[in-house]
Amino acid sequence: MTKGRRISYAVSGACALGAGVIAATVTAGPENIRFPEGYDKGVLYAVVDRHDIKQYRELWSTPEAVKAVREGRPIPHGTVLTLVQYQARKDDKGDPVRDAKGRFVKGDLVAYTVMEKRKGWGAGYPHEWRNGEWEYAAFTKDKQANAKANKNIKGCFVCHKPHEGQDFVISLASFSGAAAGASVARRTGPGIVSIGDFLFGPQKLTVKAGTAVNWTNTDDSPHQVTVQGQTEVRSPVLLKGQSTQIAFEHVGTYDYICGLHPNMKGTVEVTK
Ligand code: HEC
Ligand SMILES: [Cu+2]
Repeated sequence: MTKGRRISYAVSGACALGAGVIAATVTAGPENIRFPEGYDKGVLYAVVDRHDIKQYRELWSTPEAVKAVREGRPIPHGTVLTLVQYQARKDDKGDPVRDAKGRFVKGDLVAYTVMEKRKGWGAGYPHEWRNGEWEYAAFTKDKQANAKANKNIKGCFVCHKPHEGQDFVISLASFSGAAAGASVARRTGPGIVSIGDFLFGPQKLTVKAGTAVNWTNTDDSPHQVTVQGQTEVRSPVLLKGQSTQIAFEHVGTYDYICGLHPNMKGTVEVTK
């Protein structure tokens, strides 16, 4: 008995020491993030209808972070952003049900993804995928570390990396309520693509060489036109109502995706 007790003493002593060492060097990895218990006492700064994957998503922040961004200050250390994924509730045909405002209705909880920013974090990552001082982690609906998703944690960094100019927070515009607002009309015409309900319309556009194609985002969610090929061309992130133009000089078939939602696909066919 005494022996057992002595061992457990020694172990807890070593643990305390170990924790001190880890805090000083900070090993990079999703294990740094604990499940953000009480996230829903913070600020619900956006609700995103993901038409592409039929999900209803809630985006939660801390009041301090929202205040800082609204005042034009950097996102403070200690900020935790929690994205909660729910199924969109569906009708008999499997289509998402809409509420009176045309928005999705919250269904079953699916999972959580979390970003957390702390001083000195991220130093252990290679430059190509480091996202400042952010760590990423995925949790199951039971609030447990999602081992499968965390194994490919690099995927989080890669997708958020192009948003370095807004401290890697893709939904940053929603912090100031800038993304909400009046609806934007869908335009049609030669060389014009409207983005709505997470679809490019028309999905396939044919233009003559030398034409500048214009994309306008009519969704509450941001999108980003990303033309694939040997040299990838990425438009700026388009908020609701914003447009971008890309000129096509050479005959060919150009496939493009949304840089934020890679399962959104479109094609520009350029003829003589
Ligand atoms: C395919 C690109 C992509 C990948 C991969 C990705 N995200 Fe995101 N993330 C987004 C987009 C787009 C948003 C904006 C909200 C939305 O559309 O759901 C977002 C938003 C977030 C937010 C809310 C704050 C913000 O940046 O807007 C968190 C937290 C988040 N992601 C965590 C993660 C974690 C953790 C992972 C990895 C497990 C991950 N993301 C992987 C595209 C991605
Ligand atoms: Cu998109």
